[in-house]
Amino acid sequence: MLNIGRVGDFWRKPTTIESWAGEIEHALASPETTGRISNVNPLDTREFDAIFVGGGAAGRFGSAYLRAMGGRQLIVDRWPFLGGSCPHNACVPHHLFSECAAELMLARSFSGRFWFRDLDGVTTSIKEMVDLFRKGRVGPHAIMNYQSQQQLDLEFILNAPARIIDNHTVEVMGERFKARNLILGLGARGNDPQVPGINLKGVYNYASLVETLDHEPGETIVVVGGSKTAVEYGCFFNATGRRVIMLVRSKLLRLIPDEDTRNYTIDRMREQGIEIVEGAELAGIESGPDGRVAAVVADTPDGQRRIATDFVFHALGERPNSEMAVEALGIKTDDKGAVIVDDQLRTSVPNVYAIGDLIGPPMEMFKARKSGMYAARAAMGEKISYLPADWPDFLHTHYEVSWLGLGEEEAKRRYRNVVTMRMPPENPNGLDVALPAGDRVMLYAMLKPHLSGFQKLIIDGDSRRIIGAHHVGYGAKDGFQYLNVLIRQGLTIDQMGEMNELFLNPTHFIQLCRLRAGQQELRNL
Ligand code: FAD
Ligand code: KPC
Repeated sequence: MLNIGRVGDFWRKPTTIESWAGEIEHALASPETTGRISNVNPLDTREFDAIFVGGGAAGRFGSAYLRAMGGRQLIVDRWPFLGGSCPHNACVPHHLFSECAAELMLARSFSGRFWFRDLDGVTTSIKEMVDLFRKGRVGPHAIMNYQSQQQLDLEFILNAPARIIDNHTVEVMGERFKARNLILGLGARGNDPQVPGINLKGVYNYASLVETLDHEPGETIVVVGGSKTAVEYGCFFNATGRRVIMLVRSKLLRLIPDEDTRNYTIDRMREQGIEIVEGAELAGIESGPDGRVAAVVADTPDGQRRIATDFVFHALGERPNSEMAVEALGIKTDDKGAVIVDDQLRTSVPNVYAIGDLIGPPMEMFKARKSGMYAARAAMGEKISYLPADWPDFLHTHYEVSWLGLGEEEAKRRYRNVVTMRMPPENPNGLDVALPAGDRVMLYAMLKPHLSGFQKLIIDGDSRRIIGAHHVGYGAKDGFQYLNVLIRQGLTIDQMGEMNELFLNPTHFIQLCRLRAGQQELRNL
């Protein structure tokens, strides 16, 4: 490890990405002996415009914006790196595991053919992938610190929990720091079900999985939950060759707004062998003689069910980390613990703003970063208004599922003349046609066409405006970010037909629009 200072003073130290990696590794292994990592300008006598309590995506982006505006900020974070939970236990591991799920589905679909090895009966390691992530995550952590320090000129104190004293003051390891404003970005944590056995060894949520997995899970895995995280991890576990049983309280993947898209997604999950039990309530988790989980008990529509397993993964949403703000400031929260803010991101306490997961859904990176940016502007005296609305969304199964705007059902409730264009086309023989074809689905299109994805564009036939887009496959989510903006600006089928596709594009929407744009009375395709 390169020594770049103990308890220390990193201000103007010539750090590198590598030296930060060493520092972070040391601190994660031994937080106490590392002490606080301080990058505070001793020569700047200006008052801080804002202290960001929590340096996750929300706090880091807010800080960068405030600094770019010429203000003075300080971030305090208990972890030894900036960037928060996304690179540590949330988005980044989820993307690694979802990539494994996609790769393994491909490998299993063509097992023993071409260059694919025979995976019949082969189970691949979950622990190996978790260990791989735990080692690899230090890379993004180090870049976040390097970029924040050397390129963004941020001031921060890391590896140091903050204690809020009042609406201008934060205490960090005995030292008090004052600012004109506090901006709270304390994040959220897994909402763990309160059932007997929840703390047994072998029972994990997304965070404890990457921190504490110490054994290779056996052949049956129980996943509790039915939304993004549960599905993403469930599909990964399934792709490793294990039996996965998903216990879903209500309806699986309710958040996918288009029924055809949702059905295609769920049908493919079932086809990969995932057992889905809807209407199931987790009743308890039983321990074996070794103190590890031995079985899960659930109340299901078919009666009580006991499932023998040594590995349980639960994902029932997240709870904002608002306790400290409530205790110290009496800040107002809703019944789910989210700090209540107005459209200027002001809390119920003067000079205190809140951002990111702490203010509740949507708990997504775009909102964390944007709310940080808007709060910075507010703290610097600008009149802002930020309410997340009309965002594109995605999740992973073994596929990437992306959507924006309205699903067909809601579109038909709101518009009298809804036109859809879909791929594969409606076909009396089902999905067995070799389209869609595109990036990463070509082998499926040639040999197992029903696996090559599903896409649907929804148009208001009267105004010719595009009002929804839905995609199951790979590589669409990048385009959906931009498409969403165009749609909000009123993009029509005619304008879409004028675009230039990068054929074979993962989204077939441009060419489908061009095929139909000549029609005065639009018809389905
Ligand atoms: P965090 O990043 O959690 O930051 C909060 C910070 O506060 C942390 O760094 C923490 O150390 C610090 N802190 C807490 N208490 C204290 C204290 N007392 N003193 C000092 N510091 C403190 N979103 C996407 O857009 N795409 C994805 O693919 C995606 N995948 C996800 C996968 C999973 C499994 C999960 C759970 C979430 C995922 N999300 C994803 C959501 C995304 O991770 C969050 O919305 C985002 O990280 C929230 O950022 P934040 O800054 O609000 O909170
Ligand atoms: C993958 C990666 O960019 C690191 S996670 C992002 C953390 S932050 O830039 O603070 O939103």
